[in-house]
Amino acid sequence: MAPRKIIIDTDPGQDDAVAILLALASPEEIDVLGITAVAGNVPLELTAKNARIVCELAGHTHIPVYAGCDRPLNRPLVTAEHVHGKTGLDGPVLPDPEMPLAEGHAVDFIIETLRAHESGTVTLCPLGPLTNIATAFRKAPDIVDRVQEIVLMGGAYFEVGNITPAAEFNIYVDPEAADIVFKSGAHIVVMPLDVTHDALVTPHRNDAFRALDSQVGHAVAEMTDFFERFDKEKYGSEGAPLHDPCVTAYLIRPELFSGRHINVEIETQSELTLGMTVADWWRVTDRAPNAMFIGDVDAQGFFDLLTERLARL
Ligand SMILES: [Ca+2]
Repeated sequence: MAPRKIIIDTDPGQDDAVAILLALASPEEIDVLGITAVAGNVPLELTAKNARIVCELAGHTHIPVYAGCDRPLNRPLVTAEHVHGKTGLDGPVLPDPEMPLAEGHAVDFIIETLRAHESGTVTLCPLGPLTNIATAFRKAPDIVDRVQEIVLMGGAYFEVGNITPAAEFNIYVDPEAADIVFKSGAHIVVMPLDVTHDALVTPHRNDAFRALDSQVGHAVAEMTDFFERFDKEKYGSEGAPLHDPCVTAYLIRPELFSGRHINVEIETQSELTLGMTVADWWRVTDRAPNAMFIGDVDAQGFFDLLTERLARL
């Protein structure tokens, strides 16, 4: 089978970095057409820089990296330096990128790419707030039907929230954008906190990254060491969840994941529950299903895949 063509829309972020590395290490299954940066974990200037740092770390300097929207559709930007550090990629010491940003706006790249490829052959992989994707859908509604699938990290149902008691960070930062995407009619697969909180980097798993004894292995171990401090304190868990790599792992080994095709709506009004993903997991409404909401992952299978693929870089 030909590799799946994807655009990674991202706000690196250490876990974004690992998701990108996994994709770049898996050319049999994944063809990365480009990377689009969005403001999220840290401001756009840093996410656009970090995306290039990650491409250079992987030795894939030919991947075009575009800068996108620098703020949510209707709101001021909320960032997460408290988790990811001041740079967004705190942990390893990595050189500033030499590769330039690609010319043009990320939103136009998304639109032009979907129009240029045969309909139904390009998958969007959002790993941050959905601002770029929603802006592209608003600007060019014709592209929605051309999307093969949107596989995104965001939201939560059983795990509820990580930035507020009710909301997951990516959806909370730009709930209006998320609302546009979830109502778009595109095929959506969601990796919520319910599944990513099972993808924990235990000390044993992080040792496996370090034992690769490569630049990538050490960098990933050091990134994980960094944000693990925050998560261990917050959740009392034995390691940090690797949220975003669930998206790229799904493209390679979908059988590691299971979920339900259900209705998911985004709360955009309430001050108390803004950005909540109201997921009809128990199918108690007759609202039409609009997303495959993942609930389970074979965590060891996921980490085995990740370690095996990172070893290639
Ligand atoms: Ca992210």
